[in-house]
Amino acid sequence: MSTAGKVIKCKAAVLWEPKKPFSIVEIEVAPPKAHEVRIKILTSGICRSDDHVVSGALKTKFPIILGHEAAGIVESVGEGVTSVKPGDKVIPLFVPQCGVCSTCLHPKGNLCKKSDIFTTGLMADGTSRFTYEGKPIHNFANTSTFTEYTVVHENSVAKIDPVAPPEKVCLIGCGFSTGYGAAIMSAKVEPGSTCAVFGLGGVGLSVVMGCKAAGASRIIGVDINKDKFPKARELGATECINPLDFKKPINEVLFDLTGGEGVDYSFEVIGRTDTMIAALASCHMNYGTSVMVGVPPSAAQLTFSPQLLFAGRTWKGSLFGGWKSKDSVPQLVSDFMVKKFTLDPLITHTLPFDKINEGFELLRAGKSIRSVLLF
Ligand code: CND
Ligand code: ZN
Ligand code: ZN
Repeated sequence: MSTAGKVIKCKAAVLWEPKKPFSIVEIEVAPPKAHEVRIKILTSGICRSDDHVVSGALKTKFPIILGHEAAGIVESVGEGVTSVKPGDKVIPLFVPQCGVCSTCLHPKGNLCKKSDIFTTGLMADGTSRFTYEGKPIHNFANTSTFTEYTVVHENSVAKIDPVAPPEKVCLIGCGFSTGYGAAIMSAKVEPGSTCAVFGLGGVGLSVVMGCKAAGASRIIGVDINKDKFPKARELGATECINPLDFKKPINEVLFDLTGGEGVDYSFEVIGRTDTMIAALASCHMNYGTSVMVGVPPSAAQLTFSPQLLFAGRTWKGSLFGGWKSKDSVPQLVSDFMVKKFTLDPLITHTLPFDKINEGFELLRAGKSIRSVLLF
């Protein structure tokens, strides 16, 4: 029996307030309105950005359904939707691409003006499609994937190869694309470069892969958890260092390792202000570029010497790896299918959806790279 046009009751992991576990409850998911798409989620990865909301570092509205790295099947579409149809395999896009705003039209832009990443937590009409006992629940980052069904705007969903394995390609929805793109799209790493990657989680390891694909000759992994080093080496890091092993600040260690030059490209893939400045200070003072990939805490301010930039360094941020999402995600899935890159080493755990709290514990304990939840 078709569910199109009807309210669907399903399980969702609701976060009622920060610093609490998720509760799996039955919610109601309203049918998609005009230009919206209702998706049956098949798989969803756990990214540190979701945990930044749980920890309180990233401020959002509550209650909320988190999750932004998923694959699913279109269940039904609202009026006027043309780019996907029921039955299509899709990836929700936490950075949408409307294709017509000034950013979408700019060749360098990817942060579509229709984006609602960490602001209202509502659909474009100011309401939510999720309710629990009649009360609205906010959505997260244009996607909300820790639920059996979600509703997104048509700008926030891309149709992908129907045979792509959802338990793997969900990582193209965030972790892989964010890291890989930070290296090849945002930094534009050149062959022969020296790179330093601060933070070797799912996103940082994808930066390592991007640096390697771009032909970097030295890729230095930096992490306080040495258990992350073997996988970083497997994916392309030429050396790995632990800041806790040195008395000197890590930027000085990186200058020592590069004959006093500094690295050509550094990437902060943790989400801490001290490491953002350390990464900046690690790159060449004149032509070095540092890319901020880690999500900064909402309340954070930075204090740093302007001398760090004055001599010519470039400091930039990168959201979703700089990709124009709706155009690039189907292509990245095709590239995965023809083995241009691998996702397997990033997936350390697969868990049933109702073990979501266990998945977050693994991340916090530094024991997982990506846990993928199966619905
Ligand atoms: P994950 O937690 O898996 O990795 C972070 C790594 O940093 C871990 O291996 C830690 O051991 C390491 N680390 C922690 N503190 C330090 C420190 N002081 N010095 C060195 N290493 C340290 O996180 P992830 O890979 O899922 O995400 C990484 C960041 O990227 C995080 O801030 C997340 O919110 C962000 C992100 C950004 C975007 C984007 O579009 N820019 C999208 N998704 C996630
Ligand atoms: Zn993410
Ligand atoms: Zn746009």
